[in-house]
Amino acid sequence: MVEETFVAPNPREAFEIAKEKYGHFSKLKLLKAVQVKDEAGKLVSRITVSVSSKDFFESIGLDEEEELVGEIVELKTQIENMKNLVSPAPASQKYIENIKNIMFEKGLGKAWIDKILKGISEDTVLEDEQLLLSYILDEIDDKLSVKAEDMSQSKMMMLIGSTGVGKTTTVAKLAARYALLLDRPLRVALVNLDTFRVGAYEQLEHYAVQMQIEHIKVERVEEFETVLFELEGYDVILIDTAGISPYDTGKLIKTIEFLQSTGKHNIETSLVVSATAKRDDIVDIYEHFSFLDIDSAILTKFDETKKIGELFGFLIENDIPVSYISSGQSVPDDLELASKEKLMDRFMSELNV
Ligand SMILES: Nc1nc2c(ncn2[C@@H]2O[C@H](COP(=O)(O)OP(=O)(O)O)[C@@H](O)[C@H]2O)c(=O)[nH]1
Ligand SMILES: [Mg+2]
Repeated sequence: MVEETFVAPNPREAFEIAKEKYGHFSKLKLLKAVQVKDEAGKLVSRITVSVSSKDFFESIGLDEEEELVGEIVELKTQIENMKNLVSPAPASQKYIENIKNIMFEKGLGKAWIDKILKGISEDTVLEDEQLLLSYILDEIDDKLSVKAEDMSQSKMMMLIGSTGVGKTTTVAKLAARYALLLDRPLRVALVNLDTFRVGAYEQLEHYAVQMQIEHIKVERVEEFETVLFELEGYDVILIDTAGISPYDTGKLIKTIEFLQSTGKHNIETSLVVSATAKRDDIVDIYEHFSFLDIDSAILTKFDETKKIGELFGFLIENDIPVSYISSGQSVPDDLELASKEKLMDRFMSELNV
């Protein structure tokens, strides 16, 4: 038997080519069908079939006398196959280890990398380091998601996260963006649940006064109803919260339960995470807030670090879309919509490959 490979944009077309060449499909035995990238980086289908050496040589126009050559070729194929069975190509093992290490060092979880690699273990992508790397980057690009800004309906946005990550600053930036910078200015109100910490209310009040935006302090869950009633008619209600402490969490849970019980409020919860955070800390924070449905992540302090791999790994492994990116302290300038290009560019510039 001789093995032959056919490549086409999809498996069906690849079969068609094979069928055309051999006249009848019953002469072929399908050995493998994989998706690979061609030189231009486009996904193509590659099928490998085996045919009798007689059919093979007929198909390339050799007559029977030349069949001896065919037998030699067949023997060679068998020897190659046996070699592959004994040990996979050592070069590909080296590439795989190399890429695994690069990705792991950059912050992606081992289990996640293994899962991705497992999906392609039968593939010749593994035989080429560049192809393998681009395959993995493609996979990351695929898993990474961005949440588009949609202000078409009125909503409440609550920012949660640890103390000092930039929640209050981001609330001020978002308020300025929605109230002053959009094509259609929105009616924005601020609600402050961070009432325990000294100076927390004043910090946001400073911006609220500047922008002439309503800013209401809520100290007890029971007050929320009155506050929401007062804020009826606003397009966006931004809710600033305290960082994490058992006290605040209890209060936050009650507040959320209350808001949900009212049924009529569309609340979006954004986890604010600093790009400088270490993976273990991010996981802790995420677990701490796991009682909430987190709609998106807002990434802050992008200006303070070049290394975002750990945060990146966390986001793709937990399927959390990114909504905004903050790259400085200035209100409202240092806030932008998240984009996959920007995030991938930053991650790839870290890879140095
Ligand atoms: N470099 C930098 N600093 C930021 C950014 N966002 C917020 N900050 C600063 O981080 C500190 C804490 O911010 P704050 O909004 O009070 O955090 P909160 O405790 O989560 O409300 C302040 O000094 C902010 O100016 C950012 O994107 N980059
Ligand atoms: Mg704050």
